[in-house]
Amino acid sequence: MECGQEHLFETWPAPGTGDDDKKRFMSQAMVCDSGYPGGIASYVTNAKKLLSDSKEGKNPFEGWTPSVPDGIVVDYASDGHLKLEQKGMQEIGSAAFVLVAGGLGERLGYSGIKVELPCERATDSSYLQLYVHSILALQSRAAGEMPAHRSAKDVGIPLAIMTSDDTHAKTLDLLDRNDYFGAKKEQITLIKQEKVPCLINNDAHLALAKDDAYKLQTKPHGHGDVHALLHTSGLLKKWHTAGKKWIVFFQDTNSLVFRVVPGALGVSKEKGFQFNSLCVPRKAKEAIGAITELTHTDGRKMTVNVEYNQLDPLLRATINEDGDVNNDKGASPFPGNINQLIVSLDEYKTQLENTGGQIEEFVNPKYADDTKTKFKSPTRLECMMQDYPKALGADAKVGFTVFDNWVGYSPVKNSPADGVGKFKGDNPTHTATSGEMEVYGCGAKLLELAGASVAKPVDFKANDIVVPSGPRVVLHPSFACTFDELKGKVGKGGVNLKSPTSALVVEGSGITLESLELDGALVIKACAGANVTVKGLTVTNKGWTYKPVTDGNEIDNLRGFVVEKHETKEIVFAKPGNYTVP
Ligand code: UGB
Repeated sequence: MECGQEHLFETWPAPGTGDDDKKRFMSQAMVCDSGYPGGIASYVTNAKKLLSDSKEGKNPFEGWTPSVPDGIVVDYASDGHLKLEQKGMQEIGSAAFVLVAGGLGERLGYSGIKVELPCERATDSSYLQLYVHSILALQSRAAGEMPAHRSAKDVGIPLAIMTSDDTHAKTLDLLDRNDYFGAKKEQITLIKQEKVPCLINNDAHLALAKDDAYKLQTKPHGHGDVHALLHTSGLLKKWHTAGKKWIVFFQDTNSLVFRVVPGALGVSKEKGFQFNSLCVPRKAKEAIGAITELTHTDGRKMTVNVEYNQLDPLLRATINEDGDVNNDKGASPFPGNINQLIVSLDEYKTQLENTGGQIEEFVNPKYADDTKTKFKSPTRLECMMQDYPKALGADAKVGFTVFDNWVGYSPVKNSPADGVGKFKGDNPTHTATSGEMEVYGCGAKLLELAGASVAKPVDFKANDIVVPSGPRVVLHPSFACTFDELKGKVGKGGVNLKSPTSALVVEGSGITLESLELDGALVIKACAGANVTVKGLTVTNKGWTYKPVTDGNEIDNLRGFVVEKHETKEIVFAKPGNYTVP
């Protein structure tokens, strides 16, 4: 009542009637209250302010002028990159990982959780499996590199997954069904974000559910919740006590992220960055945030993410009346933020102790008319995890690291129908179709950079989009965690993937591909402790066909094809030892 929410109780009958419903209402309100720093009272106060600013059309960037910032651009596989990877791998045992996976993935239109989707159909590994296996592979390298006085168990690399009511039970079930993908149960912690109440007007009146007068309407508050949750869950303190120094944040679908983490961590260490955003070159108007340097009329400067829907109006109002357009190299001059963030734990902990993890919020109401007094539907406050540096002082070392798209960024966010629109506009489609082909494309390019001959990609059409499709190469995280490691496992000039339809799956840290001629499908796996040298192996078989479909199951339809495995040469070493193939 003190927060001006009398309307919620107007229809309540006299005491003694409907008490169960009233208690149900209050228990939900209490969950919302405890899930927001400062409770519902703060939420309402913050909402009134932001709604008033929005009504007045106040520009959140008032007084700030954007310019293109300086960052570290990494030439993947160069000597400089290898040195960064080496530096990063010295730090990796001191890292903790955080996956934000509370989003509904509405744009993709998948009925399940995104992390259970296969990132490719050659092995059918889900995103979550890939992430956990990547962390376990990094952990094994870190254990090997630890000074003798520390045992391998000291370097358990923890993973926290932020879930929401929409994803929590399914994420837990996925982990349970798969025995935590080989991780220790205590290594993975789920932290659940609560939704925030919806608002019906500029007085920040809370909305009731359409069909239930004893239920608040709620919506997700955004991935920025992750900071407060790491603080309130006690995880941050626990990691600090365990000697962790870095936290790496990543999103629910990016099959390539672990390819660039070691190098980017090397950059964080070398430059002393307390906040490092991983970036890729961005096409103008692409739906990824843009890293921008902002200079205020009063002289303040900050390097921050400007979200994709804000960049164009900001540029038009300041430095470029054409807005967000490509330069003569066909790219936006502002690098694209892929929301893989590396923070230095010491400074992060201190900052969160001061702020409680609260992140700058925004509101985006859709007004019913020009009076801006009514909304088309209830709105809510939101926050984004990449906005964390906005609250840091001017002396904070905030930077970013740019990698090429092919090795760092392959999200699956859009439905097939939206993908067609993006494709026609000559934009990356970010669909399940492109996501799968990008896994293979990255694997093939890595082999090529390491000295293999790889057949050139051809066009592949599925779900009415055309994507480049070369040999289907899946390099399991256990095979190599860095390019530095990979290049020592591929014989220069000895490996030849002869046709764009060839398929190669490699799993196991002890495998070396010295010489191989492949025209077909080969799967080679070696358990821990099995050292396998592939030397003079020729594989020719019927291989696999990627067949376009539109009438498959939900997952097939998202990517628009199925894989028909006609013939596969499978070589598996399940016992430790030294082997040569053939
Ligand atoms: N997420 C949550 O965990 N909780 C939430 O409440 C909401 C989301 P989207 P979008 O890299 O491509 C982001 O919806 O709008 C998780 C950046 O803001 O996919 O595409 C969710 O599960 C943008 O700057 O985000 O935009 C998912 O893992 C750019 O980096 C993640 O948060 C862009 O991603 C992102 O959610 C991109």
